[in-house]
Amino acid sequence: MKKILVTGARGQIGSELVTTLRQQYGTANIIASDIREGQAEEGPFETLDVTDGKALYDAAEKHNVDTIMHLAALLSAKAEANPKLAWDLNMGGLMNALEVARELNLQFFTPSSIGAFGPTTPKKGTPQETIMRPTTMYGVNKVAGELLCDYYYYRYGVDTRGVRYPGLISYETPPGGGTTDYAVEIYYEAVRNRQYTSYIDAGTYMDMMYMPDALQAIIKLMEADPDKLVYRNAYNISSVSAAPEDFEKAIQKHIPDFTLDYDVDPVRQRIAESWPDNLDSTAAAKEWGFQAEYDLDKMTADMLEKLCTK
Ligand code: AKB
Repeated sequence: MKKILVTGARGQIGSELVTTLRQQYGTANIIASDIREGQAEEGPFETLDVTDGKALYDAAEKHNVDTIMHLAALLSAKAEANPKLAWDLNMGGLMNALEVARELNLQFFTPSSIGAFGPTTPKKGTPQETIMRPTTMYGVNKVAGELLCDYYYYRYGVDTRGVRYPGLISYETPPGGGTTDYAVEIYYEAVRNRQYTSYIDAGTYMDMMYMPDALQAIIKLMEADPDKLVYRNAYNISSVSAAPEDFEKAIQKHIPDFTLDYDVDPVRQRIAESWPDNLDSTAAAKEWGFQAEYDLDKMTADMLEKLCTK
C-alpha cells in the first residue's frame, strides 16, 4: 500500500488529488500538507512551508511515506509579478523536496507545464523534445525543474516522474495566479451572470485539460512500469486545444444567451502568446498509456452541470 505526502494540498490540483488518492489508497495513507492551515478531520494534515527543508523532511519521516507529490508552487502570472519569490519558492521548494526523496528513498512526482516552452518552440503539435527557451520566470523554473528531476534520477537513482500540464479546468477549487485561469472563470461567470470578459484575446490557443484526466494521468504515470519510461520527468499531455471563442460556443450550446467580450491583460496575453497551441502527447500514450476522456464538449457539459448544482 502506498503512503504519500502531498505538498500544496490546498491548491487547485492538490485539493482534488488528495480526495482521489484517499479514495484509491485509503484516507490514512495520504498526508496532505500546505502552508495554509487545513482540516485535519478530513484526514492527516501538516501545515508546511516547503522552503523549510527540515520541516519537509520531518513531515515525510514522521508519517513514514514512500512517495512525495510536490505541487506547492507559484503559477505563471503570480510568478511574473514576483520573480524573486517565484524562484525561491518554485526552485527552493523543489530542491528541498528532491533532497527529502533522496534521503528517504521516496518515489517523486512534480508537475511541469506548457509554460516550460517559449516563443521559439513549434506551436502546433509541439514535440516531446524540442526548443525550450521560455521567456517567463515560471517557464524558467519549469525547465530548470525538469532538468533537476532528471539529475536526481541519473545521479542518485531517485524515481522521479512528471508531466507537462496544460491549463487545468475544475469546479472544486479555483486556480490562482495562472495565465489559463480564464478558462475556469468563464464557466463560473456563465452560470452566475451569463456573461464573461476575457483577459485573453480571441484567437489565442492554449492546451487545456479537465481535472479528472489530469488526476488520472498522475496515478497512471506513478503506477507505470519504470522500465518503459524514457521521458520520465516531463511528458507532454494534452486533450483540448482552445481559444476563448471556442469556450463561448461550447457554453452557448447549454446557455444560449451567454455572451463573451474582451478586455485584454497585456501581461497574461504576452505569456499566453509565448506558449504552444497544442502539445503532441504520443510519448505519454506509448510509454504509460495516457488517454484523455474529456474533449471540450464533454468537459463543458460536466462543468456546467456541476457548477449549477454546487
Ligand atoms: C498557468 O497558467 O500558470 C498554469 C500552467 C499552464 O502551468 N495553469
